[in-house]
Amino acid sequence: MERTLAIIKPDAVAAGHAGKILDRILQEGFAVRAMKLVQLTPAQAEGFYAVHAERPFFGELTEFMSSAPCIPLVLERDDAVAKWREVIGATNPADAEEGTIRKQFATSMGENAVHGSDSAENGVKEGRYFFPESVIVANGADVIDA
Ligand code: YYY
Ligand code: MG
Repeated sequence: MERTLAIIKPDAVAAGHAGKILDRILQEGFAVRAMKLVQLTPAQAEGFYAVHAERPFFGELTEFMSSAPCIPLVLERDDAVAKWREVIGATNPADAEEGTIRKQFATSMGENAVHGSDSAENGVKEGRYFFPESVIVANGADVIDA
């Protein structure tokens, strides 16, 4: 089993899409090991996206991510990182394939509905950014059919 961190971003939560996205997560065979609703402080958003600190969109990104509540989730599955990135689609919704979450729910490059880790190592690290290991349960809400 591999771990990835998903975030249902503020735009998708505010638009009422969280339930549909969670349903998709379960249908795709991910187990939810931790989940919460939280409004990030600007400093927390900056810490999470520190790797992008020098990029021109950093201010806009961290302002957006701290603007309203979001829902981080620790997900587990075989090949979780690649599978979740496949399900969410390209960063820019204009490039996202039909059937992906970003194609369905993202409204722009910046407000693109969901986050996904980019490596197994970052999946673990990002999960721990939001959840101490002690609250990541060993047997979370499990897959519907597996
Ligand atoms: O991993 P992913 O979320 O698909 O994209 P990243 O390249 O890691 O960028 C993180 C985040 O930053 C992206 O989801 C939207 C925003 N962003 C942006 O607003 N403008 C860009 N040119 C690139 C990324
Ligand atoms: Mg990324």
